[in-house]
Amino acid sequence: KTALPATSKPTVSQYACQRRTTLDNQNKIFTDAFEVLAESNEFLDSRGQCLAFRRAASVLKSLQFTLRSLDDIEGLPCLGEQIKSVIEEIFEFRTCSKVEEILRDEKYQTLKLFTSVFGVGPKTAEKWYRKGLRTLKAVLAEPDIHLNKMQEAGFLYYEDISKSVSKADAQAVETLIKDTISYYSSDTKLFLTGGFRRGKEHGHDVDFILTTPEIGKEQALLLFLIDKFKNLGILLYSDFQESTFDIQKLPSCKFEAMDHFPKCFLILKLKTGEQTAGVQQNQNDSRDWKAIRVDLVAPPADRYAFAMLGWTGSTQFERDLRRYARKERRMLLDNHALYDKTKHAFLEAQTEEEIFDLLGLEYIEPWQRNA
Ligand code: TTP
Ligand code: MN
Ligand code: MN
Ligand code: MN
Repeated sequence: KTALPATSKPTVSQYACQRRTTLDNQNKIFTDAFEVLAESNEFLDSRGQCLAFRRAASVLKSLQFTLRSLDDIEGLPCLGEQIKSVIEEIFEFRTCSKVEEILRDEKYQTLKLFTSVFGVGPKTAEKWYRKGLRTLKAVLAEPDIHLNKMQEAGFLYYEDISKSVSKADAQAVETLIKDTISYYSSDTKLFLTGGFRRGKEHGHDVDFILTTPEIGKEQALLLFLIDKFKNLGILLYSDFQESTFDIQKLPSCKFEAMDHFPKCFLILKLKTGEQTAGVQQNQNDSRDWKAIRVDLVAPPADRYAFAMLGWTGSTQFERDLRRYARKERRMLLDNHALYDKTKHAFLEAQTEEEIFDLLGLEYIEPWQRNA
């Protein structure tokens, strides 16, 4: 055996898609601080700053040891001077004064509260804050605020959907959908994706991909499901978005949350088998169900691998997959396709493994994508 020189450390890639990031975060004290700094910059609409903090957090999440001194961060990517000084402060005081200041800030607290409502983004939250509103009650009492359908549902089911969804809940939803799609066709396939596929114990929603072996047959699937849920009396909210998928179109080079497959954002009534206090005005009635956020997407079977890779996340992992494809391979990747700009051709893939292969990347398992 030849001993490695004492100074040699494994190099850490600047791309999350070249790192294995499990849920076992050894640097939570640092990454929690960076997440707060990122979110506060998101509220300030400073996208660059926000991304810098998210990238730093993501790098630290991938480490298999806890940072002990500044020597430990030597050679690590994405940790500039500003980030270093935060880490240094945490070494010394176990906390960062800027983070403490943000957490105490009334505006930050209020925007965080408002954006915790389904359908409310930073822009709307900011608008309400500027009107002088500080609580959810105050928003609901304000006469000249018009809530859209999504926000209305967000407020109505706030108690339930602001709490996290457990793995058991996710499995119950999976069973429910499986039973329901069997009425559509016996060969409809259902796959859990999103955070639960990455092995998370809790999530803010449950994400599924549905598809049929016969291409085109998946198109009517979601509307069929929505209709069934309605008839079963378990559809509390539904936002269905039709397919805008165009096979000729080049993959969009930027990471966007939206893709072009038919999809729906739902709130379903899930039977829990235990009694819970009622929702809103019916506080006194007990109920044996709770509201759960469910996202469904139905790509055609030949796009399944791209959709699965795109919906599994994490968001940071997806961003870096696309950035890596573009910068290192001259390829465009999104939830629908992979395009090679050198060959001027689309590259087909049936599995996630094949996509990693085409990108020249080692395969990263879903539970290693918690970047
Ligand atoms: P989320 O469900 O928002 O996040 P998550 O499952 O990782 O975490 P949580 O436990 O909080 O639910 O999104 C999952 C992935 O889906 C994410 O990588 C982005 C992707 N996505 C799209 O690709 N297109 C879309 O239209 C939406 C809404 C999400
Ligand atoms: Mn999710
Ligand atoms: Mn989330
Ligand atoms: Mn989701």
